[in-house]
Amino acid sequence: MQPSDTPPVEFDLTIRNGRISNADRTFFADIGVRNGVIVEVARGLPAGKQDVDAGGMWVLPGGIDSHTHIEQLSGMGVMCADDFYSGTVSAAFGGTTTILSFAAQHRNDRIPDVLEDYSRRAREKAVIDYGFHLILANPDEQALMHDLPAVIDAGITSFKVYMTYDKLKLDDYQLLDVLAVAGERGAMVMLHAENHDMIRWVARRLLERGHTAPKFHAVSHDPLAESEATHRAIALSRLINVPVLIVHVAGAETVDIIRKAQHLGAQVYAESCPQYLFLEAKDSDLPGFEGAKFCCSPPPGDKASQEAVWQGFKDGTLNVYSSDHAPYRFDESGKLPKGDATTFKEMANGVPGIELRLPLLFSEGVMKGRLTLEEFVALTSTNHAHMYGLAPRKGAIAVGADADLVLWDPNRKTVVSAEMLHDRVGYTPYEGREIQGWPVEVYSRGRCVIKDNQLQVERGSGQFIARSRPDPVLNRRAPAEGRGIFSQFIGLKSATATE
Ligand code: DUC
Ligand code: ZN
Ligand code: ZN
Repeated sequence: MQPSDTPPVEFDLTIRNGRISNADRTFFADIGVRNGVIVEVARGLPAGKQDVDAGGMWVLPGGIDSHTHIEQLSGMGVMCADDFYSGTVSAAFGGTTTILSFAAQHRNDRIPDVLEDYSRRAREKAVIDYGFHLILANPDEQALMHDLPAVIDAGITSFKVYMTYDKLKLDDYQLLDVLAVAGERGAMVMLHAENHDMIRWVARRLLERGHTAPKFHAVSHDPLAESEATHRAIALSRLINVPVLIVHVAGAETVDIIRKAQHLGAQVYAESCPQYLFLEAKDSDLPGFEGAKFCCSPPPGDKASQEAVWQGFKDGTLNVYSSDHAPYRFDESGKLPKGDATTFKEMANGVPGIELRLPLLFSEGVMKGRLTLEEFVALTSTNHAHMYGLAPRKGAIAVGADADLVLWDPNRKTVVSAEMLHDRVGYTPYEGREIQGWPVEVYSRGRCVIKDNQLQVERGSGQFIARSRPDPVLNRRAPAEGRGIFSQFIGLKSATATE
């Protein structure tokens, strides 16, 4: 065929004139999309069937929120306020196009049943793409030998385990068992690192003395509980040379411990969240039960811990910024199970943040010059994709990637209120904050999901994403010389990309 006879390339969608940022650079180009996938990134592309002028907008990869609690029964037996519909709608309005949520095993549950149950509910309701992390509460032989390998093969390549909470806590021996399977089969282990007995010991004494108000939640979680458990988790990971990811890092000493371990060559990764940048423990010191709206675990600290978290994001100690959206209503279904008699120990732990995660960091980080736009993209999307086996499909604006794209208006000013949000929590700990910059148009696999402040897609139109092995697990380094001599005698294996 002569060049002149070549039919023009047909795009389903062209986004033109945008200022595009990936984690490594910012440039001007048009984006051509076919069948939900980016097929060209270049200037002067022909119009698509749908043609969008992104002039004046900043075009970024869709946000990936790798820590969300949706339609989940907590360890304390409390159901989240958001289901897979409201949770994903709220995520999309905030510029997120993929969530990783938890499928939570409780100790007597069969793991295949847990996954089947969460999968069915998400399939019926989600409006954006999703995957699961398995919360593992009972690493018995059936789980270690059979269920975890099957789960990983099914594309659920990460587990969350807890070092605290009576009904979830694993001991160090059990943590090593889980890490060993993750290292052999190729999964990322996410750790909730807090010292259970330190918290329990202090909490009991506070309650005995009548200190029951929400503000005592933070008092009972001394920052040492987090830093001690983090240090221990890293030691377990180093012992058998399996990467770990410490979730929801709050304290300055914890950031420091992670940084030092990384300098020693430890394969430790870490996450923090909006509540540790924008809230403080003293926010929960309010009359009555109002303070419960600010309570999560670990609790936010003070100005110094906020600074440490900013610094951790800036220097690469902290790799992913997630919401840890844990939506509990301000009533007996959530925060106040015993009404006015609820003590800080009985409140559901967690704060909402799925919709404001990106706007808050965009405004306070990018607009105020604390982060570059490329760093923002890395922390909110690209690093999640690599950490959890979603790359190269998600996390970048590149040929071959899903067309998960967000058009940001960097000038839009918004005053946050609970009414403007789309979750079912009914309050936000960020009420009244002024934000500059907003995700005004959102595309998921080329489908327009949000436009003109309206949802454009049907419930159930999101897809389950079977994830590959996380990059840090596949690419893990050999142990330092002299470390782990025992492993040659007990035959620890490593996951490979071909499994
Ligand atoms: N851990 C979480 O990850 N989220 C909410 C509460 C908790 O303990
Ligand atoms: Zn946790
Ligand atoms: Zn969480």
